[in-house]
This record gives sequence, C-alpha cells and structure tokens, in this order.
Amino acid sequence: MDKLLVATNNPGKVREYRELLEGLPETVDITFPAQEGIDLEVEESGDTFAENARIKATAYAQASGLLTLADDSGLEVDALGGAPGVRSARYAGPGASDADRYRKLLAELAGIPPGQRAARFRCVVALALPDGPIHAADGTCEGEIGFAARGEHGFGYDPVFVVEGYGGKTLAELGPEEKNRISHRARAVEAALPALRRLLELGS
Ligand code: ITT
Repeated sequence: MDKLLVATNNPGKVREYRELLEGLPETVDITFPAQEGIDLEVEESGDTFAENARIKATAYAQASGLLTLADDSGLEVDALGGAPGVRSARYAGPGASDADRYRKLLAELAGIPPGQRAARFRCVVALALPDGPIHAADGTCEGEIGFAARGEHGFGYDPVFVVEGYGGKTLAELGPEEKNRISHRARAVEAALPALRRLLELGS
C-alpha cells in the first residue's frame, strides 16, 4: 500500500492533514476526495465520534478502493451537557457558516460566567480498507469557550476556543504549527500512526 486517501471535504482539515502527515515517507502518495474525483455524501448516522469516523472511512475506502483515513470531530461544552458534540457541523442548520455556528454557541452561553465554560475538542481518526474499518484512535484538547471571537488562524470553532495553558489565547490565535502540536487532531493522528505505518508496510 503506498497510497492513502484522507477522506475529508473540510478545507481546514485538509490543510492540517497535509502538515500532520508530513513525517510519512515521500513514497506514500497522500490524496484527497477531490483529487480522486470522489464526491460522496455520507450520512453521519452514529451517536459517537468513533462510529461516525468509522462510517466515513469505510464509505470512502469502498468508493476508492484505497486505504482511507477519516476523522469525526467536534466540540463538547460542559455547560450544554456535551453539546454540540457529534452535531458540531450541523449545530446551526444546513448552509450555516463557521461564524454562524460559533455565534450561536456564544449566544447560548450568554450569562454563563468564567469558570463554568469548560469545553474540549474531540477527534477520532479511523482507518479503513474497502472490506471494513480496521483501527481507530482518539485525541482531545481541553479549554473553555471565550466571550468573543479572536484570531485569524484555523477554522470552525477555533476563534472562540480558549486553549488551556496558553495565556488566554484562542486556537485561532495560535499559528498552524502550534495548533498542530497540541490539537485533538494532532493527538489522534499521533495515536493512529503506528497502525497507519503498519498498513502502509513502513515498519514501525
Ligand atoms: P468532513 O466530514 O468532510 O471531514 P466536516 O466539517 O463535516 O468535514 P465533521 O463532521 O467531523 O467534519 O464536523 C466537525 C465540525 O466540528 C466542523 O464542522 C467544525 O465546525 C468542528 N471542528 C472539528 N475540528 C475542529 C477544529 O480543529 N477546530 C475548530 N472546529 C473544529
């Protein structure tokens, strides 16, 4: 196996995966759905990030015939009982923008004081071959929801996510390199890497 399909249509994730997988040898051809001419609508019908990641990875592996990596990720806010969670992408309805979603979140948390706004990003990375899912690994990034959007980097909810231990900065205020050292996605990829290397027959 020398080709890996990274099955995401989210441009923010595409940018991050290009960097996160840079450590793989150049002999590994990393490709994306658009590059393969694959246009799939996968219904994320699972109740957990792990289920949805496996559903996505398997659907794209079957459509492409390739070893496939997919992630399902999102934001859990304690004051909202873990919402938006697996519904993070759908939180503000169809056609909503990233800004629509984080504005809705800020509005829902109006009146919740500092100290009660804890949240975390979660990411599950699943690996699949055309005959089924074969591995999953997860990562988290702890923080809290701020009171206003700040920062130009990243995507999604990054401008309102104040990272624990970074002097009050949001994930969107950290540069891409720093985000890729500490993010939920970086941690999930790191945990998935031994299995990925085995599947790509790279040794350990
Ligand atoms: P694919 O399924 O094509 O990968 P998606 O955007 O639909 O793209 P998800 O179903 O995993 O991906 O939804 C994740 C949502 O959670 C995404 O829309 C973002 O709003 C948010 N999210 C995930 N990771 C994030 C990150 O690193 N920074 C900010 N927001 C993130």
